[in-house]
Amino acid sequence: MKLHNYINGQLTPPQSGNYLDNYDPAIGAVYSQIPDSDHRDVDQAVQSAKAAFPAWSLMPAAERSRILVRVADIILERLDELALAESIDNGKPLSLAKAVDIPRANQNFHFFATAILHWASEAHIMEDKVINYTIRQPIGVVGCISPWNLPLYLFSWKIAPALASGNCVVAKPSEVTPMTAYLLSKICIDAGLPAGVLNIVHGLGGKTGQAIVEHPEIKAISFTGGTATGERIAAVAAPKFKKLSLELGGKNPSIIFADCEYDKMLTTTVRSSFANQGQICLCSSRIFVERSIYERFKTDFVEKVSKLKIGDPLEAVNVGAVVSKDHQQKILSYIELAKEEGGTVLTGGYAVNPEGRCANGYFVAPTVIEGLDYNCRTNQEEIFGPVVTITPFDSEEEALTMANSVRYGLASVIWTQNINRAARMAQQLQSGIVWTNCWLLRDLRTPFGGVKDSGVGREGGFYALNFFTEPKNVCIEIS
Ligand code: TXE
Repeated sequence: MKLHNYINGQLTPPQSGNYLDNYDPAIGAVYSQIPDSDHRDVDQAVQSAKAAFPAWSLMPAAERSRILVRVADIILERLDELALAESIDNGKPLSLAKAVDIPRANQNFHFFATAILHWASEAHIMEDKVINYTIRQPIGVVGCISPWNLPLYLFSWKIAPALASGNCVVAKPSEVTPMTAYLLSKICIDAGLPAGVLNIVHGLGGKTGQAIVEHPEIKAISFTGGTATGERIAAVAAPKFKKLSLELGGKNPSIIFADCEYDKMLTTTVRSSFANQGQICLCSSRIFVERSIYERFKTDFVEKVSKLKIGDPLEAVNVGAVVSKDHQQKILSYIELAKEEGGTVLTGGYAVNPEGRCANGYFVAPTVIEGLDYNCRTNQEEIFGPVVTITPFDSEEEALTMANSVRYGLASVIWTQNINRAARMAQQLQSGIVWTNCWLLRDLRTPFGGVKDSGVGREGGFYALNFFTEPKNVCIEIS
């Protein structure tokens, strides 16, 4: 099967005529091909976006909203088809794609399509003689580049606010998981999205992605992906004075106190460690446990993790395949590093070859490691797979020191029944999100993003709409 770009409302082949192989990671085989697009395709997409911009940006918000709600509705109507495509493309359990990825893509479109109906700007009056008001205008053509871990979920998280606020978009999904973005092209055609408003260009990061970031007529870039890629994008975009929103890596701590609600903590910690094979930037990968319950936690956690069912993502499993062979190798090499650094593998630690059709797929057993120093490489670098470390602590201060020791600062989790302690910790944790007694509870109105090397800027709610618009101060003196 050959995928196409979506440019000027049409499904179009790449100008080079070249295609790239796309793998099903659960079986370790090529199952489709995607356009190997270059700067010519990106330029064509930019020109069509530019041509569509005046009509789209001037369209009444209610009408723009109606079209985007239609996109949201069709996503839900095609949930089964999209979830199956996501599971095959990414290796994630079909049940997860059905319960989380695709419903969230629907919610992203629905949320931003309706948010613009409630979005207002402020006025500042000076001594009754002068009125300042702020107009928020769309930027024009913006670029959205998304990763492979939550393909349609994150693709729509960027595209929906960009479109809702009146921009036209040139977007690139990850070349590793292009399928649901391709299906979204068809949904946009069926929903009657005007031609050129959204353009989806497939291809490699260093070629297609780079061409988007470099294009002089793309004035803002919203990117989610690895921190190293974020650095490269910032280096290209900064001298061109482009607006940038970067959602990058994480090495998130989960801090468990003895007074926590134990059973809930245990179940949630298994999920926060291994959901989506640990490939969510919000997953906890460093688990710090108060020493008085460390041994109990270790026994119970390892028992639960070792029972997780791993295998064919299309069947009833907890853990599917990781996204690619390269990524599997990266994860396994970190497990080797952990051993070299003195860690003990308590469960997992190896590649899995399930019986049957997935025998050649890319699977890694959920892995728990203990005995590592908090500042060793295993505990400092993002692994982004089903691998967590557990470490005891004796005091709040020690937990904070270890939690804050990394270059990242995306999401932290605290487990305690003591509200004062929870609030104290939340203030001192260096991260953009702090969950207390829960994980991955997401209200789309809240600011989403990281501090330190986890990114620049915030998305979510009006933060995203603000990112995709330029505020203009209009000042009138009344005479
Ligand atoms: O992501 P990349 P990779 C982390 C995770 C993972 C590592 C590398 O640790 O192991 O990053 O993953 C596009 N100009 N995360 O290499 O390259 C690329 O085509 C413009 C965390 O697979 O960052 C894709 O569409 N674009 C993360 C997107 O960037 C470029 C999720 C992300 O790919 C580009 C994924 C360039 N020069 C990985 N190079 C999270 N925060 O959730 C690549 N791209």
